[in-house]
Amino acid sequence: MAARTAFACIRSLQFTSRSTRRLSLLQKHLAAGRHFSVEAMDEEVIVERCGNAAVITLNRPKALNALNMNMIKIIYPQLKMMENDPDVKVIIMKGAGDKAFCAGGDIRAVADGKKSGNTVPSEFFREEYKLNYAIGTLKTPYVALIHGITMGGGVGLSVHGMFRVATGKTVFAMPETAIGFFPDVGGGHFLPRLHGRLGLYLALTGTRLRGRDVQLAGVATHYVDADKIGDLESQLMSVSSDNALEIGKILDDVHQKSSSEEADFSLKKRLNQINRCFESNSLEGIMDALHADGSDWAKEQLVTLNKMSPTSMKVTIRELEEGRRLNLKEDLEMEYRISQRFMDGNDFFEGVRAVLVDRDNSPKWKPSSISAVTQDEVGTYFQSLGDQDLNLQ
Ligand code: QUE
Repeated sequence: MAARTAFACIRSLQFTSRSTRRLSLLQKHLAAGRHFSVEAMDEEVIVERCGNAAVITLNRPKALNALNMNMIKIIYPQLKMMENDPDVKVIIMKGAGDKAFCAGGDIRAVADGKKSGNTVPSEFFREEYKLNYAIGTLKTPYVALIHGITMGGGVGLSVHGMFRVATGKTVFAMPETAIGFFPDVGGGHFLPRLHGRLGLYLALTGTRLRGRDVQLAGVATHYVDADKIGDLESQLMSVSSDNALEIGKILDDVHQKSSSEEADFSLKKRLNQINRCFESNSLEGIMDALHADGSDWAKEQLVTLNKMSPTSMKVTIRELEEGRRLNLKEDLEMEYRISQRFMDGNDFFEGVRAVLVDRDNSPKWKPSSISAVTQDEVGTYFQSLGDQDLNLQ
């Protein structure tokens, strides 16, 4: 049975500046006697109560549901209300459409904001990490349906939650070293906790994991066939308690019924090689090990690493090294310092320009060579911001 027919979902209206604008637009059109479609009122986030579940849908499918400030400001208070509502037994986070759960943060708006001197760059990361922490500490069971592209900011909306469900269409990546940034949204916490050196490898190279690999790597807790998602949602909407075991059982059951083809971790044959080549905590050490390995795979990794921001890579190594020992709160507070330090540098703006704005994919990193990024310079990304520090609670 399809989820939509099983439960009449009750949609809560979000009165943001955008919806107010749309509402007045709608009123104008109605006054002019024109026909108006329901889609015209669509919001960037849809919040619904469906049976015993609360469902949050990221609703910017044309932008691959990339997370912007408006969305964060809607989601955070809604999550807190859901958590305190005894009728909400489970919270579901999903993306609209078939392409993406969430392709990242609206990093372009952040870069534009810095150039025009507004407070978006300091506020965006503060609010985003606050939301990541809220998800990581929710009392109510939380299920992120990471169907489609799940990168950067989208990873932060899922990986810290109790349950993450991948499908055959899931594409996971932390690609930030390509835009002169670093794997944030709690990357420093979850990446060093994956098998061996897998997290550091994913963080430095931005390698994408697909389908089952996303679950086998430990990023997702479950894998279900895409055509079983509707049925899974229906079952979650009719849970009788907020007991994580009951929800876990539903997920385990659908997971077990999903195709076991290609069940082998496709990275499995590479894990030893990854662990060997990415063992060092210095970028020079990693590159030396890849040269020494000499395989086609190792050569490909060197080509990839040579395109990334040297500053991003060195800061990322240190971030994961520190983050291994930190809880999520401490890690996000550290990442906020790093994010703000990147706002004072060159590479983030140059990376956004080259990858997202001009799309020439030829960023001019400063410094451009790996040897020119000193450990002293890396250390400045971890310094206190004084009264500007993020203090999560
Ligand atoms: C590396 C990245 C990001 C990226 C591409 C990269 C990133 C990010 C986006 C993105 C995608 C779709 C959007 C959007 C941003 O792309 O972090 O606004 O609509 O957010 O190669 O790190």
